[in-house]
Amino acid sequence: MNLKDISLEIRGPVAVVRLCRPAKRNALSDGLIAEVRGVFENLPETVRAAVLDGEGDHFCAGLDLSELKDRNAGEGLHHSRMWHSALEQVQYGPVPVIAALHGAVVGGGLELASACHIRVADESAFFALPEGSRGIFVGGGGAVRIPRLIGVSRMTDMMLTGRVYNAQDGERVGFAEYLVPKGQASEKAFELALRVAENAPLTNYALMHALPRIAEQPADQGFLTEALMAAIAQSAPEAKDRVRAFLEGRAAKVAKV
Ligand code: 1HE
Repeated sequence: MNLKDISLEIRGPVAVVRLCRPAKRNALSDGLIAEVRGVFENLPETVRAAVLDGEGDHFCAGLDLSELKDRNAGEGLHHSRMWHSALEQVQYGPVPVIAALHGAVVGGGLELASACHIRVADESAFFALPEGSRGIFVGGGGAVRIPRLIGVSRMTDMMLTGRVYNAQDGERVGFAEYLVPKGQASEKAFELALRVAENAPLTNYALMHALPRIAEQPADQGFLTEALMAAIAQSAPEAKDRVRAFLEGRAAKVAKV
């Protein structure tokens, strides 16, 4: 795939995917959204985890507002669905994705970050949903994914009042799982990606594809799906090897922190 606004670097088992439109604060044009989808659809089979970050001072300024033309309702529907399919490819693609966040993580940029599996924010990060002030609504899956991170009430507040969360408060409410000093988000995300890449592929598959769906199921169905996924994962030869290694004292114990 010919990439114009994304750089893709394969570093061992990790793909580093970088939004590269810094002059426009990595605003997500239709072309860039298509590239996001294409990159995650076509990752080499050797890749086991990915890092998603942004070039320049900001992770992403959201939807490219210069493309927000007079769409009729049908065109608006299809535009939003195009975002959905691209961000689904991030969430339900081949490998776990760790977002490295700095500067603006706003609007569609926050929707993109919320489709990732782990988020690392540095101290410069800030989170907002300016859609509320621009007279529009989220359209990239944010109405589904963001309340799962921070709750419906906090998202409603952000959109009604234009509230901006700084990095510390963003981590506290659930926008990020890790908070690191300014400039260190990509490095930390890469370190985590290397760790994630060491897991048995079926474990990562279960966490990406089964866990979020189990969380949406009624409890009795969730218990059954969990049991099926557990049975499949533990039947893999790799799981047997790993358990045997622990029992024979060859694998690391869980270390107290
Ligand atoms: C843009 C965009 C954009 C910057 N679309 N061009 N998102 C927003 O409402 C956020 C709008 N952006 C901002 O609030 C600020 O640009 C930032 C806080 C992100 C960065 O500020 P700063 O001072 O570093 O940059 P800047 O001078 O504002 O912007 C630099 C250039 O990027 C400038 O263009 P230039 O040609 O004058 O140099 C800006 O116009 C351009 N730029 N952000 C287009 N978003 C699926 S639905 C999702 C709905 C949404 O995401 S709505 C929220 C949109």
